[in-house]
Amino acid sequence: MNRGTFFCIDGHTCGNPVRLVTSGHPALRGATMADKRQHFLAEFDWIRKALMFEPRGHDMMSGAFLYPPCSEDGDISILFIETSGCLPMCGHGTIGAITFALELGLIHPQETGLVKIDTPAGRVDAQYKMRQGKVEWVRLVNVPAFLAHTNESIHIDTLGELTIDIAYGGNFYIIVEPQGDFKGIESTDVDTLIKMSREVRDAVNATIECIHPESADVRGATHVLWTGKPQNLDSTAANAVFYGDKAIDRSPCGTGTSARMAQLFTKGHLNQQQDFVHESYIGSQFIGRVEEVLEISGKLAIRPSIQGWAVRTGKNCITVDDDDPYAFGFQVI
Ligand code: PYC
Repeated sequence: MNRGTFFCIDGHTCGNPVRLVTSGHPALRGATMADKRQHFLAEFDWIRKALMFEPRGHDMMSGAFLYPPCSEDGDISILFIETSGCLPMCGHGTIGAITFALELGLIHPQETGLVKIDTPAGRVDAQYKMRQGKVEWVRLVNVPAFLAHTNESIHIDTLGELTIDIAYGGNFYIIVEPQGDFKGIESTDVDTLIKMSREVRDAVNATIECIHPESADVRGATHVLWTGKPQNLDSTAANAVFYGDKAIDRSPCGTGTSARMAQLFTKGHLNQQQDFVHESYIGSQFIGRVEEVLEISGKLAIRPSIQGWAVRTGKNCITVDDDDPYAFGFQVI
């Protein structure tokens, strides 16, 4: 029996995959995208697994569904799907989804050059520049980002004692800077980063509580952001973000860059006038800026913006058949 057919636009944002699903949307209950995300997770998570995991997806796969706006002045809403679950917010996913949707005429923002998006993490505004039918860049003005924990000590088998910070940029990021035997991402291979990331994430979640002060369903440190020296002379900093069970982000990671800027700003290492050019493990770049300084439940926070580009690579019509033993996908971990 055919359980579902999903038309998708495939592409990437600065190297990391984006699968924009354009049909097969389940009807979701709830007044906000946070509510709809809960409904999707409770009843339709099989769709995420079928579209993200092997054999239809892969370890890095990430995607999005567009829904009508939840807010009065919004243009659209986004539900993010990924190998790791349904993220509250995904930066590279938003840049890709908005680029593909604008280029294909799937969305018609009220104001040219600005898409007002309702995400599970809150309102995100996407500014964009379009030329000859192509989107040249998208700049997201993200949800507030803040440093949640600083100078925490953890112990992992591979590296021993580590000092880490945890910052929120739409997801909670454990930030690891070079120290001891970790010499920076430029001297660490991907397999080692993945192995150490799993250890770091387990150690943090066993001892440190991360809960968003304004939305209790956003909890847990899910992503690990390793830092190091950039490859490009014009980059301010470099990072490699681990997510899911085996993924290292090929893009500079939008929510990770937001979290990193919040950490650096709070510690006095970044100012509001400065462009923060953030580089990924493969050398692709996002441009970050601190747009506003504010407070979240009494904590210093910033509203970061992230600018990047995305490219469509093709169309995909994916079927999920109950007779397929791998209908809901698998992961090789
Ligand atoms: O760009 O926010 C992001 C992201 C999260 C996980 C992978 N990319």
